Amino acid sequence: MANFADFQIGLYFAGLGGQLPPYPLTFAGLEAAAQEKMEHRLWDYVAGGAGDGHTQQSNIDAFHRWGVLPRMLSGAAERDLSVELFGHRYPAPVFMAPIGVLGVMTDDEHGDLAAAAASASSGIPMVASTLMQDPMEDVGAALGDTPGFFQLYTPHDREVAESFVHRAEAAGFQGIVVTLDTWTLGFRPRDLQHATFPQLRGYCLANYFSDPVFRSRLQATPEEDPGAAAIAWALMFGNPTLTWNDLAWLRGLTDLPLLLKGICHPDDVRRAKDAGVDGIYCSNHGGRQAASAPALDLLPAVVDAADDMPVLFDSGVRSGADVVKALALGATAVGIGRPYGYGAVLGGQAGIEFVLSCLLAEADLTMGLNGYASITELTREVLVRVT
Ligand code: FMN
Repeated sequence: MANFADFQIGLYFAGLGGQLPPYPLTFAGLEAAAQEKMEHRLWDYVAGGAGDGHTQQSNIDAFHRWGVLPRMLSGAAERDLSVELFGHRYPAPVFMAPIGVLGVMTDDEHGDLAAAAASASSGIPMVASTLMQDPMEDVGAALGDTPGFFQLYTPHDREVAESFVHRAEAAGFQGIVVTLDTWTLGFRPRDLQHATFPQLRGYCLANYFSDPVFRSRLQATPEEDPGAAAIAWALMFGNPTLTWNDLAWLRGLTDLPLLLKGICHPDDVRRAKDAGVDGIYCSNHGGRQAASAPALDLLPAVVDAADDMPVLFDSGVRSGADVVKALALGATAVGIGRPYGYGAVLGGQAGIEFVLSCLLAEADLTMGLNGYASITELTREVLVRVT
């Protein structure tokens, strides 16, 4: 059983030797340090959201409306945070959410490989985005013994979608996460103000540029004419015509566990279940796509409808206490988004590991100090409304 809380003891001991923590400990600190380091357009792309940013802020506020009920003398000196997911036992119910510009967020512009290495060293799984700076084969190889997931943005061209899924299988990914909420781009004033976003400039398109089917659609190779290849990507990226009728096709592409990301309504959960999906990923994309209710408020109804299907969750998780609250509201595993992205900006693999360690130490201590020894004890009854 991993003892995540010990991470803080290590920080105190290092302090006795005069060594301070290498990165900020709070989300606000990470955000400020990352902003200082990042090129301003990339910063706006990562930190910004749809519209006036209201949804992404309410994702965060939603966590603050819950408190954890403390129980004393319950024997929670040792905690078990491990979770079984699609046949594998992970040390903690936390994963790295897909971030489609992660590749260019690190100094060496290999952020996807940094996250994969952090996944290998920590056992915390990574959901690798379609939009990577390194091809999925290289990222899959860097995951080591930690099973990872491939996130699919379903291209307009079905044969490219099929190629991606089959490549992901061959690259060793253990599940396919289809993101449904991005069939077109949300209205993002901060990106529009710069009149650009990274992929249009050819960044993070390695999965496309290395794909034989995508390449066969081009007049000139991406090496010969990267601008034209990026435009071809933009025209193929989203599929506005995708409906529930297409799920049978997606389901038929793979025997791997299939998850749908962006599901926030119980009726959609039921439809997904009927279509033979294996898991639900409740998320509002961190407020970057549609303006919506905070994903956390929608989670319990999604969990109820999912019944025995695992429910992954993200959007607004900023601390270990948030992880505990999402678990108590029924999430099987909780996705970390921007926080680990900022860790990548500040320190690559080491920065990501640091952020994950902080979140897990805090989650572990939040459980222990409130008297809960196992994540199975985290039910809705352990939460109280505070506002
Ligand atoms: N979600 C995807 O499914 N695929 C992506 O490629 C993707 N790229 C993202 C890029 C950035 C810069 C950010 C911040 C999020 C991205 N997301 C993507 C959404 C995340 O997977 C996740 O839903 C979101 O970050 C959660 O919100 P939070 O970071 O505010 O907690």
